[in-house]
Amino acid sequence: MKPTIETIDFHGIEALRLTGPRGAAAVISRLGGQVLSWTTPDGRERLFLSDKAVFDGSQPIRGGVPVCFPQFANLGDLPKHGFVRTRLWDVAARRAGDDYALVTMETADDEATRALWPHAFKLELTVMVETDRIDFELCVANTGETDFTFTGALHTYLRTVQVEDVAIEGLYGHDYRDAAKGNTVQRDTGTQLLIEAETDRVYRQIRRPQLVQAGNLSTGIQSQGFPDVVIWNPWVEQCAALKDMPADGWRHMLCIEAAAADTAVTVPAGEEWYGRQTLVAV
Ligand code: TA6
Repeated sequence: MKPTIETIDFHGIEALRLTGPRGAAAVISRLGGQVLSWTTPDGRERLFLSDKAVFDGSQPIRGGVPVCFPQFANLGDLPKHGFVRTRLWDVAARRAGDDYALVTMETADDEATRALWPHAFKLELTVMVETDRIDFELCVANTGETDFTFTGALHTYLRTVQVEDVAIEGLYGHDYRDAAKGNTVQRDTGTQLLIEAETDRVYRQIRRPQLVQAGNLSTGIQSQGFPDVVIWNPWVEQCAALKDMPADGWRHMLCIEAAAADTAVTVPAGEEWYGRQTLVAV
């Protein structure tokens, strides 16, 4: 079957379903320009989407791949993780070839964004589905006449059968800021990171891909352009405090985020910046 792209209704919101080669598929919502599902040809869902996610735009959708911009987390005075997660993005391009399906979503500044952040910008998120991989490319264009600086992320929620069984490789030797432990900075000295408690770490200046060993949901992850990789799992108590998460949601998710968190990005007037994250089912 040839790859296709169709407009669908997903929990009451307009979305696109990309069907790639051999039945690989993804769903991207206009709300937040957010990928909400990625299934590989083996029929397995690879992304976590909370059963209690809210789709009415009153808050960001919990799961998938939220786009955080122009602020990561609470690293500034803007709403947490910026303001594009609850915006309605437009479809800028859709294309299917023999071995891929691709969609570009876009959003730009308007009066509401300028009231919060006084800059002219255009964001484009391009999502490409191939047989066993999905690529997310974020283009940040400075369409104004003064330079701006942002932080942000592709806040990817991987689905796990049991997060306690997951081992993450590729972080050895990198410094991380531990947001779950008073923002202390430490160096990772283990060959594998296991998730055994609340984990909220900003790994800085990442130079290697990560391998998430998770049985038949194992994933290779490569980012480009984004300097940092964030690893987040809320564990039991923090999860219970999130109204849009089921009680056992922490067990079935692991965020591995391509981020510009501890190093902000400056985009000169009239220029563009690109950041990418690629997930490969292994
Ligand atoms: O990226 C990790 C993080 O900043 C965590 O501290 C955690 O709070 C998470 O993002 C989720 O944020 P959200 O605004 O979606 O609840």
